[in-house]
Amino acid sequence: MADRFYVTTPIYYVNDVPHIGHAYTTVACDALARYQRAAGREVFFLTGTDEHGQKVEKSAAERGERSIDLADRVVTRFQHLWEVLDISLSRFVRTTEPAHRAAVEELFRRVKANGDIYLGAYEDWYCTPCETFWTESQLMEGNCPDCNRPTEKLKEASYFFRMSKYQDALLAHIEAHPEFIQPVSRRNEILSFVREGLRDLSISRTTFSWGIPVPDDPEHVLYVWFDALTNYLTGVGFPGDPETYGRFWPCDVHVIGKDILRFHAVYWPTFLLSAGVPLPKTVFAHGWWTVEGKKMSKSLGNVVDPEAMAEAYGVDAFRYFVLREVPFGLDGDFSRDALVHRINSDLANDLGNLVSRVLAMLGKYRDGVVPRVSSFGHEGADEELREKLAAVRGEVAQAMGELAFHKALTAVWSFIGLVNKYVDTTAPWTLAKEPEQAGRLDQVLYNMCEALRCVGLLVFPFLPGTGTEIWRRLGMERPAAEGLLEELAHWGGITPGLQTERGESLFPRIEAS
Ligand code: ME8
Repeated sequence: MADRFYVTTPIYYVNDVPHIGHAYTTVACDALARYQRAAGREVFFLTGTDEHGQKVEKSAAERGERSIDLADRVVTRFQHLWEVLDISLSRFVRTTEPAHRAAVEELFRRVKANGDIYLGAYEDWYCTPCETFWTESQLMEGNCPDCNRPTEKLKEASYFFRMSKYQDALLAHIEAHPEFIQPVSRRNEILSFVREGLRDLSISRTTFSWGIPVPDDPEHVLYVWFDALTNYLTGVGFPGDPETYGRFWPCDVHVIGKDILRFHAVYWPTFLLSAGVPLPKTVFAHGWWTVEGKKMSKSLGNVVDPEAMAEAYGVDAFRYFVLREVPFGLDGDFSRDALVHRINSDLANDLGNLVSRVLAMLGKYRDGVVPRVSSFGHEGADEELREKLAAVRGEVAQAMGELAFHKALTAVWSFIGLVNKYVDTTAPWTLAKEPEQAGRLDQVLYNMCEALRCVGLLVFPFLPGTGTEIWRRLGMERPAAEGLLEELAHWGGITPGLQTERGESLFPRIEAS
């Protein structure tokens, strides 16, 4: 298996503030990045912001500020949120950076050198008050879908990209690489779209100026998607840092929402085919969140602020909920009730309770010190625990290979469930009453601590704060972030003699309001 892994989120628009949808994609990528690091790979994890284009120019003008000032302001909101949510980024790319401009210019030059750019005329329906072009199908009874005012047909000079030329090559690639577009329902959508035929794509505009000028013709700015998609190359040093680029490109997975699949699975690969750049290995489109059954929108006032959620319920509780509640790839609904239910059952009851009962018993019977044992025990319950761990390790690896975060978490929680059962069946409180069982008590307490060490490692990619805290309470000599999944291969990784600490409840129950 490759020892490097490159994962990206979309780069988010700066004309909106971050919400649960952005947090979802980014948390999922973070769990994947952390998992891959724990699997021993060198990981590059990229996110960033999409700052050019007519919408940003317009929002800034309405506020009477410069586009770059608006971008600077919103970018800090995203950057702050990623810190709050424990996102382990390698790089945050902004499309207004000089390095990005250089990447876009280089990609454009290569596409042009390949004969795939020509000057033509772009003809569509224009709404003058909104300064926006609309296609015929976007119009609402002939009027602008934004302001409902009449539109007129306008022609504008525009550079075109010969996308039609790549229809067959793209089809052949999708057919030969079943993993290229996931999940399979999305792959089928794209296959039928491409089979219907690709038209050439207008990739420049002259009606606004907030963007990267077309090389050699600064009257035009590049279409915002040509600009934005190139961020995935900029992030790993294209074209100025061939060493990093060579290490991480082609990208392992672009994780996106299903709303922007066509740009990633059709436009982007055809640009790359034209430029002679290898294609990303996978584009994975996840589903859409609604909130309490409704579409999230500013006008409904139901936009979920992830920072407020993390503050109210905890960062790890928020991360756990979004990753566990909905199979990755399907749509989901966010509600406070569902969140509270997950916290109380899975986090407070199952995980929090396990950690506190094990450490409490260790405190009571062995002064909190991990016992020394000569064997890990061969009773049915001991064997079952070790076998379960081996099985769960395999299930998690399989699930993470498919980006099935909910399955990975279900597997981890099946181990947590079994450790809770182990505590019940071995009943240390009974053993403690019989002095001749002191050796067996050492053994079961040791196994419980070892199981907690494994739980800390297993939950870390999803709940980094919790994994870290479990290891800290166990007195582990190094942080959970340095743990490798291969340490799960042998039972007995926790060192006898460590001084543990009971600590507060990890996930206090939340009373229904
Ligand atoms: O599209 N449910 O940026 P954007 C799930 N700049 N995910 C959601 C969501 C929801 N309700 N709402 C947003 C853009 N997302 C472009 C991308 S990439 C080269 C350029 C997530 O700010 C999801 O990942 O509109 C979606 O694809 C992305 O935010 C769109 O973010």
